[in-house]
Amino acid sequence: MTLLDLSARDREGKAATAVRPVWDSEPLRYLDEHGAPVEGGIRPTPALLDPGALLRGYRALRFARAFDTEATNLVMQGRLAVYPSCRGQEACEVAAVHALEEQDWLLPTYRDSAALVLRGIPAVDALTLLRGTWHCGYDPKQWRTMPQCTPLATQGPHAVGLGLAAKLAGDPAVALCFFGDGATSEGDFHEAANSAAVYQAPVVFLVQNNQYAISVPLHKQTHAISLADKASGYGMPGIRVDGNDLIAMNAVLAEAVQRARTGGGPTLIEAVTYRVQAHTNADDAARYRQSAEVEYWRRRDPIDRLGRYLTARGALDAAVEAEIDEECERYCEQMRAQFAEEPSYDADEMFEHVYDEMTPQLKAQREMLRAEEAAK
Ligand SMILES: Cc1ncc(C[n+]2csc(CCOP(=O)(O)OP(=O)(O)O)c2C)c(N)n1
Ligand SMILES: [Mg+2]
Repeated sequence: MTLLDLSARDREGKAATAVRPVWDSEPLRYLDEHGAPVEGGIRPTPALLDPGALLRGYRALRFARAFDTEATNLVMQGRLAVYPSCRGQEACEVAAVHALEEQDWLLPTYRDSAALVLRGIPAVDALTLLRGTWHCGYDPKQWRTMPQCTPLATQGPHAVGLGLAAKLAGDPAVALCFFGDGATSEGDFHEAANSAAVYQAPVVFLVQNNQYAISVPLHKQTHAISLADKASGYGMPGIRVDGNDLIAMNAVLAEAVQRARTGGGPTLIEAVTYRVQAHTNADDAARYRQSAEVEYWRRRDPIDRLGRYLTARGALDAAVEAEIDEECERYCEQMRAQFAEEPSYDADEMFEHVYDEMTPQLKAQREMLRAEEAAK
């Protein structure tokens, strides 16, 4: 039985109202909130349950959390201009990167900096955009990772283009595209989903439903119960999965990537998760949500859940935790040292690559900036 069969069975058991079908079932998962396998949960392949592989996944989660915490600190120290935290969403970041091979494309949003460092991009290069020193600090072709996208959903059509180009060239690459829940209201999301299905492009759409688009909760974003349900309108599989369960995320992504790679076309995955921090450091989340809600989700923390599971299986103990602590601390120390150095950049360059010929407005803005710099 594949994951899809399970998802379909789940739907059949649900009642419908007169207004709309209600699919209020729990997302697919392997672990319950305490880190124990759930009854009737998904059944990953033995390879996905290998303790060694899961411990590597756990290390990656801990690393992503440490990176995210350090980046948040760097904003407070004025070393980064802005930072959208992925705290609580690390299982999505780790599973996405682990599902890909070197030749595959990753299309991240501003919230997915952890995925960039998990792919191997040095932190100082991954955070260039958010430091505000340049548009992108790494070579997208070298890392097969597009620049982080701030305009919502515009990376969707790019993912389809990359996937389709690979398919036409006979290259077995897959494109994995991140979206937020709010981005599913954008035209680009729908155009990407439709064209990916029509052309059977090797694309995986991974929506991190973290319940909010800044201050807009999901129920004000969409009247649909499930974002994964949208997939059927385009003729592709849609899967709703617990985004705080690394084992379930790995299983669902492995299947979607395999389908894309072997000519089976795109998949839409809705990972149900939660943005534990504010939208960015410029946002005050206490103005639009209750602390009890945050607490509810903290109790479903992806790291704690996998940690408890691995501890119960004898694969994790205090000595391994201490080793991971030390590795993370060494990485963060390096980050602090790199960001303590003043970045060197030529602000003039920012105006140079927008148009072939600079517009009069851009020229005026450049002069304004030069005058401000000279007056310092
Ligand atoms: C096309 C576009 N419209 C509006 C914005 C402003 N904006 C930035 S982030 C954001 C919320 C996005 O929420 P979601 O897609 O759920 O992603 P999350 O931030 O929760 O990861 C909005 C509206 C934007 N960046 N791009
Ligand atoms: Mg969101």
